[in-house]
Amino acid sequence: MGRGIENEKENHMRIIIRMMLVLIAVIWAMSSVAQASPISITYWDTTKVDGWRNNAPDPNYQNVDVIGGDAFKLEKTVVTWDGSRVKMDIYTNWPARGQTSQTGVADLALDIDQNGSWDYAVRLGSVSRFNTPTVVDLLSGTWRNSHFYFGSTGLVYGGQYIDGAQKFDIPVLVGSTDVGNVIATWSWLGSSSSSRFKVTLDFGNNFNTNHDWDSFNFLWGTARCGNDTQFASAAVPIPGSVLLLGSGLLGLLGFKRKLK
Ligand SMILES: [Ca+2]
Ligand SMILES: [Ca+2]
Repeated sequence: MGRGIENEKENHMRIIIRMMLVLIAVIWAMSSVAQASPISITYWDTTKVDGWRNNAPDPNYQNVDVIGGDAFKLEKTVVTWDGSRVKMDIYTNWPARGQTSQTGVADLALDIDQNGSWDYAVRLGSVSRFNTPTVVDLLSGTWRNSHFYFGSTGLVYGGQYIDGAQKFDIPVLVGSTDVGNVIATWSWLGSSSSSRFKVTLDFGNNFNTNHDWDSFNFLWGTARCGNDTQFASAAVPIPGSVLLLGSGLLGLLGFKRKLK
């Protein structure tokens, strides 16, 4: 009698394990399909800027998102991961008149290991909607803050971005060493579009082969004086199928333990 119960238990266990293996195989196949297709996430600009003028905080420009109407507006950034390829689409209306003779376009700062220091930048200062597509360098370099940068050239505007209660200087790249190329394309979306330009930065397949870029922090200011800035943490979401697989494995362990 005891032996029969043992056999029955063993049979149950075998059936459960077989079912779990089939389930895992199906989920695995589904998750490979999911990973093969691009994943895009929209990061809306919620970063606030604290402005200053003449080396002092300016009470007129405290905790603002935009200075000077909507001339510096940054709406959102869409990050797309597609296998080892990473792409960023920045929606902005700067340079509003398609020119860079005024305040230059900001450099994109990237913190790949999310440790609080910038690892890379994409220098965008010389591009405009009239010279597309443009190859720009992916650089590592010396960072200055916008306050320092403009203080030294006689311009007096600048800002710090606010993340929670903390304020951070808006970085401006000065010295640099090339580490690669990025395809930058400026698209004109039309004057009726809320963000008139789309800046596409295609990092290609070279940077995320080890999945170092599956999560990173980025900061982009529409202009070097940091009138409107976006700071965000981008990350590939864990696919639902992988979560299912994880819970399936946990379930399997639970069954095994129960049967013992
Ligand atoms: Ca870093
Ligand atoms: Ca902002």
